[in-house]
Amino acid sequence: MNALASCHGRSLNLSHPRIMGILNVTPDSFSDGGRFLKPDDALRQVEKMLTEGADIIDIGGESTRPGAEAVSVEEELSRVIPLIEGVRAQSDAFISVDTSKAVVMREAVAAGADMINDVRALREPGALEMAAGLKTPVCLMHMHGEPRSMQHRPYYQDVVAEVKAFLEARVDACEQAGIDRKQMVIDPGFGFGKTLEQNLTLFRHLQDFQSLELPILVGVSRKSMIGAVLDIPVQERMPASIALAGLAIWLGASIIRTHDVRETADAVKMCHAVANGYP
Ligand code: PT1
Repeated sequence: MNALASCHGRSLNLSHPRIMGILNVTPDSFSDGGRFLKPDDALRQVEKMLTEGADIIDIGGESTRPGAEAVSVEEELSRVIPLIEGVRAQSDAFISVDTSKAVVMREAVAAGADMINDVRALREPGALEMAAGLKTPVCLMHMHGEPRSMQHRPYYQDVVAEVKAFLEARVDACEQAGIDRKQMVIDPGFGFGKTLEQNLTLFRHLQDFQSLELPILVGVSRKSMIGAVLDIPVQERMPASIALAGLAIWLGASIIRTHDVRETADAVKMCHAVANGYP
């Protein structure tokens, strides 16, 4: 009940909120670009995040921050696969692979990844069929446009209704393809083709997404919506990121995607205790 079950026999109980620690293996990630390109540095960072309380390690080889360029399958595979193998060799952590490419999904899961985190919600060629065949959990995220151009005048009549309708349609498509609802997570996609006002509106109405009756993932760590409100650079955005993580828990989120695992885990635990009682 209420647990994601990976094809490798690992499971992630979501009866309380979980922390997804971010590991970007991209030269141009918006906040820690290039820091974890060397395998040893990356593995040490994973070890640190697990010690600090990460429940999931999200490994991505494509930067999807605003303005980012596409990356080839070969490049993405070479960034992500050795790292998944490395993490798997040293731990039993629940690993998610942040990718939209069917081939990367297949190779990542073969290397030991437990979950597919797709910012394009399985809309790339072959991705839906691949994810269904792999029989492992998927996170379906809303994005308006493509990273390179998504922040160029994003427009919605009703951002909450449209993001919700998009996610409902993707959940339906996944069910049609044979993916079990119990294996799905949804994500409104903060910062993905949304203005500041649209991001704030979406966050304010996060509870509305509970009607889909699926776990909600929120990723706002260090994003420009924080920079826009506070006028501070990316390396100073941790406190505000943690405040948003707490709010997200209050509004019903089940998974928080973050760069700052220890601090976020404390905030999430405390807010969950207030919202739902302890233990
Ligand atoms: C996310 C997410 C992700 N975010 C999921 N996966 C990124 N499920 C990568 C900015 O506005 O929210 N959910 N994978 C990172 N992408 C961005 C987008 C980074 C916007 C920064 C911004 O600063």
